[in-house]
Amino acid sequence: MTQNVKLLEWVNYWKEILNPKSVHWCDGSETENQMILDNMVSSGSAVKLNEDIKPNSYYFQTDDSDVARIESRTFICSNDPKDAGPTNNWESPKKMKEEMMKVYRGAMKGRTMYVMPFSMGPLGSDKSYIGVQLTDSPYVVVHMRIMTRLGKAALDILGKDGTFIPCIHSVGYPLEEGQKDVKWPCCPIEEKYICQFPETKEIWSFGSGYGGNALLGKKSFALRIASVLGKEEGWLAEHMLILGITNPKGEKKYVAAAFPSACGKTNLAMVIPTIPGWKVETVGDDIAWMKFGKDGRLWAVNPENGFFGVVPQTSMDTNPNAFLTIQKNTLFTNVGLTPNNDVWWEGIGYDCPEGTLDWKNKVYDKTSSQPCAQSNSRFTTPIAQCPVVDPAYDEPNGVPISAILFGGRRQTIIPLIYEAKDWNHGVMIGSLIGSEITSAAIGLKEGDLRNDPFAMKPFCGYNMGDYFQHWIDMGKKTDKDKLPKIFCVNWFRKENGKFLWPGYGENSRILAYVFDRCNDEDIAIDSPIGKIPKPGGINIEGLDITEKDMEKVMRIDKKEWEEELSRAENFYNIFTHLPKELRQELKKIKDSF
Ligand code: GTP
Ligand code: SPV
Ligand code: MN
Repeated sequence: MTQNVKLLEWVNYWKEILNPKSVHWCDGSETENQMILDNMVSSGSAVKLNEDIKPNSYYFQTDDSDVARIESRTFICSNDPKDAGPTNNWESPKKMKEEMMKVYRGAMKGRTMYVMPFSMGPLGSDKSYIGVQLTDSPYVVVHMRIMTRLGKAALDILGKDGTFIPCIHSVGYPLEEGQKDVKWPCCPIEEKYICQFPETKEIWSFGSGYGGNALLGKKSFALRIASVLGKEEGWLAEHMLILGITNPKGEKKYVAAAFPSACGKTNLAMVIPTIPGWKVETVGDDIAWMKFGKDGRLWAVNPENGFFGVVPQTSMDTNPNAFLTIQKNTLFTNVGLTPNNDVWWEGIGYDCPEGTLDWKNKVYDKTSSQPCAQSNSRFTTPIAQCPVVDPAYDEPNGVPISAILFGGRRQTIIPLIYEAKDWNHGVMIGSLIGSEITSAAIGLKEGDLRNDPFAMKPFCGYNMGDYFQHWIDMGKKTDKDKLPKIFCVNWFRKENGKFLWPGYGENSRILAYVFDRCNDEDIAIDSPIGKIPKPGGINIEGLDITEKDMEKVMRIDKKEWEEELSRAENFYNIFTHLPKELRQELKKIKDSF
């Protein structure tokens, strides 16, 4: 166990309130993991998959109300509502704590309370932070074990008087004496809470067992709380993948990319280049923590230790490296279950076997308009298993970032790629990312365009206007030529309902262009919105796409951009304080058309 008095006192305090039948300190060992999984299988809340097909892998089905993040029940609880800003739900910390104390009291009755010490970031890195999560969900324990560095090593780092981010989680389903448990205990949507307290750096979550609502190291800690730490300490916590890319000459660079939820980070992070001689390796697929190094460059670590990835459409065609990663030691949630205890989903690359159960545990009717796998069904798998994991993925210093990409899911207007003229222009581009809503969150209208600045709309732990200022300020901390170059990309432009760009592996062509631009190759020309590739600047050799199609996917239409810029203006108008640089940058673009 631990000698850390603060931790012991905190655990005891919450034990009194939550009233579990027992307390289990997680050591993170394989024995412990197996014991928890075995218990879940015997209680019927997990299915062990066919050992010959998916060794050491398990299958879970959630409740209907618990299939994704719930933004309407996610709160930033700062003393002053201004500190949550216009893009977050605010609640007073005092009021929220009073309200939640009522639901926490006795919430773990009849259950085990697990104490999970974990490190976000490589063990012992000066970029890493320790958290401790309490939970009554064994599902959460086995997931946190993959997604974070969980257990004894984290406790050792904490030592006698180290500090930690306290994370409290309960599914909110106490069991009375003799009461039988359900397969997926949780609360109805309006009784769920995902609360961040930025001033005291605490996380309180209640009523949900799924994904970002319950694996508190991920969005709550590594983004919402970490973004506040980053603001205070001068670094960046971002919703970004990190990849390494090597050109045919053997030169390597690292790229970070922010796309909103379910907009292609996992896919790009482990892309297999279709152009000969190039190689991509994966550092992370969802979150990047970035600090300036002594050399004045921006260095990034992936705080996570696994992938919690979107399942549908993952196949040997679209994302072979993800597909290979999830063949063993993987947890699957809300996909289909075949009669021989394998998993199936839409876009896996072969027909649904007869007798497959859908995510609601009903025999799947192939003629149904409903999918077999829930659209936000996920896999949870160790990063170390990825065939192209970067040798530096666990490197305490992280990797130096040469370029940052921003992107969203946009059917119209936004071209395949353009480049910011400088840092502040890049910050403006990030701040104006819009994206069509996906199924990664409950209760939003899928397909509607919304502002998702820096892909951080659901994840910024403070006022988004202050966050923009923080990005502007970061650009002043080093020499201009040491800052990453910034690009905007869009894989999702459509014509007559069809994607104009093939995407997936072919996105490597865009990465190669970015790489060459980082070496200042003369392959770009100016446009009103930024630098765009010269004709022939992007290698389209061997691709079934004509120069004419390229023109379409790169088109910058004045009328459409008037619309886009007025959308931008409207968005900026919701802020009471916005860095003046952003309006200046926006005006420059307006004037250049
Ligand atoms: P989160 O884990 O929610 O943060 O999502 P993510 O950004 O990692 O998205 P992911 O890579 O899982 O992709 C989400 C969906 O977009 C999947 O269904 C992919 O098949 C699809 N997708 C990814 N890349 C492309 C692309 O280049 N083109 C097209 N058309 N679809 C893509
Ligand atoms: C996202 O929604 O951006 C995710 C999935 O990465 S979750 O962990 O549920 O937030
Ligand atoms: Mn994400």
